[in-house]
Amino acid sequence: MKNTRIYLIAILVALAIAPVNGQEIERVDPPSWFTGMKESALQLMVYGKGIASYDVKADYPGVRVVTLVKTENPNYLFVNLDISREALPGNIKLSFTSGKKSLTHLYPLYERPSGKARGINGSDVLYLLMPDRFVNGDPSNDSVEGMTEQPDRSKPGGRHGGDLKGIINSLDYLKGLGVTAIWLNPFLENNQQRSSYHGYSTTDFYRSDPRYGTNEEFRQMVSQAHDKGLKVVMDMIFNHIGSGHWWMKDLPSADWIHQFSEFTRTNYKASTYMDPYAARCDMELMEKGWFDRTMPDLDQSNPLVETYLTQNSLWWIAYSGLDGIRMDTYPYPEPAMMSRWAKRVTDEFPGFFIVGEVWFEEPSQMAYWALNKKNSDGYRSNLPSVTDFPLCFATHTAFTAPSGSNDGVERLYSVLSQDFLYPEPLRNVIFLDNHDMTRFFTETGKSLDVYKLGLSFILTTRGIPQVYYGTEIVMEGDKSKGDGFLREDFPGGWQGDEKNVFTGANLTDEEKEALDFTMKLLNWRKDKDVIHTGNLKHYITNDGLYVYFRFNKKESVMVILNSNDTKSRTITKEKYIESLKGFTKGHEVITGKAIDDLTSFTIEPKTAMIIELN
Ligand SMILES: [Ca+2]
Ligand SMILES: [Ca+2]
Repeated sequence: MKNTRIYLIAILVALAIAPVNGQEIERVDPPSWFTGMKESALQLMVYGKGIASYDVKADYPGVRVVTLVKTENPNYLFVNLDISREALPGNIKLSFTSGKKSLTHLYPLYERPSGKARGINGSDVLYLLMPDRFVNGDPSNDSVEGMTEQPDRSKPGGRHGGDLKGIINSLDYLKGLGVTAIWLNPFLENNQQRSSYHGYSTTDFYRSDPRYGTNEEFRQMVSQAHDKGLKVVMDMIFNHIGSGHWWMKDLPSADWIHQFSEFTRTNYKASTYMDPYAARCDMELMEKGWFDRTMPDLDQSNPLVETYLTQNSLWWIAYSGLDGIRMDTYPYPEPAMMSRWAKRVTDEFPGFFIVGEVWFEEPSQMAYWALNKKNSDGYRSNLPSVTDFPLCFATHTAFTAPSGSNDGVERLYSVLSQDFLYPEPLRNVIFLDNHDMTRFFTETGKSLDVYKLGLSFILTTRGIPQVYYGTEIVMEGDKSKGDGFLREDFPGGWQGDEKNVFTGANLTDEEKEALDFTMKLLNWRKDKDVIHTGNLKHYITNDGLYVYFRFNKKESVMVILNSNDTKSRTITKEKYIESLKGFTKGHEVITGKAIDDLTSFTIEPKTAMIIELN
């Protein structure tokens, strides 16, 4: 019934935007809106030849046109509406008149889905996947008319055919694996000539790339994920668009994007924003320079751009019911605007999760962007979470550096010891790798032992872990070969794949062992409050040995990471008495072995032990 109603509305809207007197409204963004939003203001971007010459009236109870805003381009008209709390769902009749010419547009107003945002916190583990590379659930959409780039699985940078249907088909697998949330790389239309598979060159903010499926399929994906207890995080990019975006053929205004006399690249030096000694020219180039030749840089200091982007994210949340946003390149757009955006989203949807991609080496630089951080320059990001890159980099060297060196597990201790910089370090998203980095397994020398040490750490220390797809079967990926190699097809996702993670067919012993290990740890972690929210206490590292405890009033877990290649180590209760007082025995989570006497026991070289104490 609901689908029929949506279909009928679509027909009515299509009829409404049919040309009248040679005139046409080509687009209205957002394409629909919702009743019951906290802010009554809505700004429509209306696009059509000569549309700026029209006056606009709304004929609908509780809705009025407040003002019209025009730019130097006569093909754009911005209509500021006020949608009062009394307005009910239906189609708002908008009448456009210019002299004797008139147009009508029926604008759908839906009921805002009720319910508070579920939010994402330390009880979750995010599974990051790239839609084009995960599972091809619908081979019929691999090639779609109107989309420039054709599928080519032989190219690492080509389109491989993965899609939203593939994710829907894999929900049971993900639930069984033990992750609790999916962060998918961007799925919005990227109608670019080449390398469009990664999704970071948006060409339409309101349309799923048809090679992934329809908007409705995304909505179904979110709804079915929720039915299985999984949450969904959408990747968004406000810094730039793709050169194939429809705006680029007819820019709303000259200051819609940052323009230069010749191609000008950002200096990628995000630290200039909070560096008290930074030269203004460096800071401006950081913000205004283009991320790449095919990625025009939006000017978010233009209030029309700000409103367009903000409403876009609110629309996707209300439309699909998603649980979180991962915002790409967070420091690259105008920071004041981004701060207002994060506040608006979390004011409208209390508890909604946003993680900003904030890529820095140092915890001090990271903390600048953290929620409630009091910065001396007054900046407040309003971001619920940041990506903990310093901890990620520390994991790369921690388990491979010679024991006793400052790059060993000492790095983990050192990075975490700087948590006083963050008002709430438990909010940080923590990870071993992601789609932009050499995979952890490759980075650390393809050792299953090191892999287990890394996962044991990331799934038991403080924060919200994120696991990159394929990690569970030790997929490899080397950045120096090119980004496409970090994003290879997930085995079993394509018809005819010999190796199949979903059925277990043709997995190597190493892959099976990694999968079992990951599944066991993830599923154990699921209901361990002590890991989700517990306190952390760690002890100074010694010759490659790192010991820490997660504890609360009810439970205590001891984690021992012995990164030493050759030495087994004896753990004595006396040394950790501050944390072991009152406990006599334990249970090791990975092996299932009981530890009957905590007074003294041994840990083998290159091994992790996670011990529930009692
Ligand atoms: Ca497909
Ligand atoms: Ca920028």
